Amino acid sequence: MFTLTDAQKRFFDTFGFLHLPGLLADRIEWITGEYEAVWRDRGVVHDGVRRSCIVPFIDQRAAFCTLLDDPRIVGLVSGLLGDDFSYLGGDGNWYAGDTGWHSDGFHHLGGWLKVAFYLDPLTRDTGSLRVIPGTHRLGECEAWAARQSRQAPELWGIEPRDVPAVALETQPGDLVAFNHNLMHASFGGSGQRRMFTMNFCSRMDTPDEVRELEQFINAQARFWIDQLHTDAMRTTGPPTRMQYLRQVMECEHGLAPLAARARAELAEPSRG
Ligand SMILES: O=C(O)CCC(=O)C(=O)O
Repeated sequence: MFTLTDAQKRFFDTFGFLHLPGLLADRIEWITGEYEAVWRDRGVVHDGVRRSCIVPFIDQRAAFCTLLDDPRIVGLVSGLLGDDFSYLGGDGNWYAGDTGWHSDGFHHLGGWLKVAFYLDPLTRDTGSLRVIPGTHRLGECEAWAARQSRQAPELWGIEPRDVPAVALETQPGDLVAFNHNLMHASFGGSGQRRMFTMNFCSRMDTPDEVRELEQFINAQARFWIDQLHTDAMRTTGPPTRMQYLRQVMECEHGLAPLAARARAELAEPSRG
């Protein structure tokens, strides 16, 4: 089993991200093949102009689902969230252009983690992920203007791409893990930038924590999905996989009706 060092855990806690160079380099050909196969299976042709997005992503193919069983993924996530973490699905993306500054969440309760796989070599100015270290710490930083970096021109007279940040330059096979509350963006990527994610949260115990999880699940209705994991994810794994799916399955009763409403109101599933 892969394990994080205590220093890596402290770094993640303090700065909100970890870059793990080459952690899955030995599986990158297989991972890229599965990524391509999902788009092919779904008949999606990316136009290079608008972001294309499929949710959930690895869940679309039984073989790809086995990433959730990989000891390196399990070791990484349990090191940051505890052994009883939940898998929350994730998106597959074919990006086109920049992604503005944002955080994926605004969580005061529980631990929330994204693991991102970038499938092309990326540098600071060709679309690598940039992060503003420490902005995930809402208790200390909620009012810090760095969380408003989208408004960089009005606030500081600079372009969003010039906001001071760490660029996580990656090679295929690297993993980037970050807290959902962390401010992040990317600039200068091509119209063909390939990336997918896996999302996770810690075990939610109190009623308030469970409500936080339900809110996350219900927000996924915009992708027109009735459950967070596919049946393939639920039925094709080793028995150990179910422990990472169970709490979501117990909390997703509200999703199908919301997805029905989204299908009626939105022209297409959300692209992000
Ligand atoms: O790579 C990017 O352009 C941004 C990724 C991102 O915003 C996300 O996964 O939440």
